[in-house]
Amino acid sequence: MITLYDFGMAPSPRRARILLAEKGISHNTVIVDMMSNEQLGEAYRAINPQCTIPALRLAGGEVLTDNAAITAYLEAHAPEPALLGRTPLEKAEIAGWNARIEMEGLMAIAEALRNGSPMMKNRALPGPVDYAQIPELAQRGLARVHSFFDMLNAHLAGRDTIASSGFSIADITAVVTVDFARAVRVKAGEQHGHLLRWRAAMALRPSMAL
Ligand SMILES: N[C@@H](CCC(=O)N[C@@H](CS)C(=O)NCC(=O)O)C(=O)O
Repeated sequence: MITLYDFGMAPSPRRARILLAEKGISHNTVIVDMMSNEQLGEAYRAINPQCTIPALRLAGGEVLTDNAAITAYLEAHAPEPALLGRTPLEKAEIAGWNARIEMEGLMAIAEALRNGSPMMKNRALPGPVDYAQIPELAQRGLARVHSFFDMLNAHLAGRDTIASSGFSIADITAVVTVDFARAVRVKAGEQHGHLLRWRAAMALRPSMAL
């Protein structure tokens, strides 16, 4: 049995949780309590020296320490349903959108939250090294989050999924990102009708309740 190192409120482990559910792969869960900084403690550091969540321990004991590795492994290990595309062009489109949603959406929210929240003082970046907050980055991050919502809404006009070939890892990353924006008090408004329609359709998938 595989084990997911997880924490309910955090967006990155949610991506792995949804992916495992979509692949129909059952797993054990170990909660790493980020509220008490357990990810920085010695026990978890021995599992993932990057001190980030998620990590996935495979049945053979190997540990995958980020979503990129977890996604690559699970798609190869359990090819159906294909979530990274089937043809070369589908794979390219999905990889491109997944990276873009990470960079322009998830990282923008992290930039705003981690540089602005008093609770994240000296934790402006995840990982074992402490970095001071830069307040200007919190402002810039917030502006980027708003641009991201507008961009994603425009992209979803006339579409049911992020990529043309249907539901993919890019939709998982986008749902997690859009939901996590609440942490910086951003949510889709009436000007984001396409995004709201897509999000409502995504809610019909049981995995999205995880
Ligand atoms: N690239 C990593 C990023 C993981 C990440 O940043 N996780 C956050 C939780 S969402 C974390 O572990 N934060 C630890 C901290 O803030 O100290 C992945 O997606 O797997």
